[in-house]
Amino acid sequence: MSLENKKIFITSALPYANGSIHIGHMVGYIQADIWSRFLKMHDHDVVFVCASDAHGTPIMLSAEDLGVEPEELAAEYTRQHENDFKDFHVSFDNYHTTHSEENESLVKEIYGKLKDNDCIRTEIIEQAYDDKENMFLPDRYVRGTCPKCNEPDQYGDNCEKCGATYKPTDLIDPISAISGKTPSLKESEHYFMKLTKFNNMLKEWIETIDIHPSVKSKLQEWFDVGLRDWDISRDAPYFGFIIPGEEDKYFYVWLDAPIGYFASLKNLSDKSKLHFEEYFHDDPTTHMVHFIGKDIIYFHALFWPAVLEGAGLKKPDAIYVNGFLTVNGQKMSKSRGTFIKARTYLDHLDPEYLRYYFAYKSSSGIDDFDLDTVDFQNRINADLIGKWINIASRSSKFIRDHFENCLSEDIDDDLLEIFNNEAKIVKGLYQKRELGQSMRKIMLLADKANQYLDQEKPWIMIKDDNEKENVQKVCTNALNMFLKLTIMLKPVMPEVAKNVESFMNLSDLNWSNISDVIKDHKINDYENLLTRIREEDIERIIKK
Ligand code: B3M
Ligand code: ZN
Repeated sequence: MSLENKKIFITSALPYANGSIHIGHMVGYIQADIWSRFLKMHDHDVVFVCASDAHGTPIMLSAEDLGVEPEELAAEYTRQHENDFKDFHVSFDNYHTTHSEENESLVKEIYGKLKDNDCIRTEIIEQAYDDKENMFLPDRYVRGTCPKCNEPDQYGDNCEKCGATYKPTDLIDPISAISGKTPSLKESEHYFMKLTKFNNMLKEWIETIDIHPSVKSKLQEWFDVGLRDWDISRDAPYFGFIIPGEEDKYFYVWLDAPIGYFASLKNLSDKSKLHFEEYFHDDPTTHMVHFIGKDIIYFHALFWPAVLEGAGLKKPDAIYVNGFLTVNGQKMSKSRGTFIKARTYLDHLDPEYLRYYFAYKSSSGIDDFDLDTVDFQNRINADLIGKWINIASRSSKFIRDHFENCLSEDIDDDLLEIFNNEAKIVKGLYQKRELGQSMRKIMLLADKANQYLDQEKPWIMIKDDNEKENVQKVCTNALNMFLKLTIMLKPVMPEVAKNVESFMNLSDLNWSNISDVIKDHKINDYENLLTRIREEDIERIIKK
């Protein structure tokens, strides 16, 4: 799929404005950010947005517990998340919220079209009801004994012990997780999106988009089971948008959440030159990409394109799915010390270490991967400091001490040409989001640069006056290699790359600058670009 001349619209999944984000969440955001920075370095027309997902029952209940309005709580977390992303150098062009005017009006517009196009029906359904709290209970808020294996204290939708799925009403001795009382059953009218109508369209559409084969086979399993119409309404009390014409029925959070992608774009277009309509309507010059976690495939690859098709709008061109993160082989858990908030990490370590490690561990597939803290420390110290940064620290001091920080006129073109050619392979890997492979390739090139210095031995040559000029040439070659590697790493390590630019007296390097040769050029004194991770830093995070 060529992205040439396309207007690329990239989204990351919208975090619930209901709690802090942890480093597991960061995997998908960092992958999306690296890819979007990579495209921007090629002067592609890219817009990368996110927003907070503000609606739903959990947020309403947390706000109630805290004695604040849900709007306030959502706004507070929206700010917190925005800061976490900024400090991890995740460079969204816009960050908005689903609880916004833009979203409300887009939701109404889309819902109106769905109704006009006969995509909505109503049905009276029976649901668990908490008579004490006067509210219907979402499946997750009913707990009881699994009807299959008799494991006590299971959620109303599936059993964590045996994996059975069922209705909350099937649980043995069900109780409301909110009041602790036995729920009753109550009828209410709900709105359904006629998903079944879109079965064939979805099957065909999936063949036309960029989506990993393992995600496709997951979708195939769902097609085999058969799609069912989707309940898009919730009864009051709820925090969300009221359904037009109703007084106490709301749109389910998952209807308005993905529309929030467009709301964020709309919000941006109101303050920039961007033309919202081009992205919103089915315009072949735009390319819409969603980065999501593997737990929300159903919403993005089935519900969402059906809604868009039903409303006559543009469907996604690519869906990129990431797996989950484990820490030291364990699921993230507070009691095991493996639950690491984004902010806790930031308080102790450089975000670019984690960006590199996640890139190193990433592929285009959906496999989970592990943050092994010992491996993390070794990998960062060996690759980033021992290989990459080392090239600059080894060669710059000769240039400073003996050549007044001036690079030579004479360079070895053939040697540098090898790096230019390898950069094309690295580019291809980035394009395919094979970030791990691309990091490995870059580190092999860093090895080459270090071997070159080992062979030439400028520290010996400098003792011989006849070889002095050669030292300048060797170190200039090495710094050119270092610069090429830095540009290749820039999507992953944007801040260090910026510092390298000032060290080398250059600015705003793009991918095309990889083939530039920097000679007869004055650089600045080398200052330490990155320090090694110490064991204490990691211990402090785990302790916290
Ligand atoms: N708010 C978070 C999640 O389930 C959810 C994503 C919405 S994306 C439109 O990961
Ligand atoms: Zn069970």
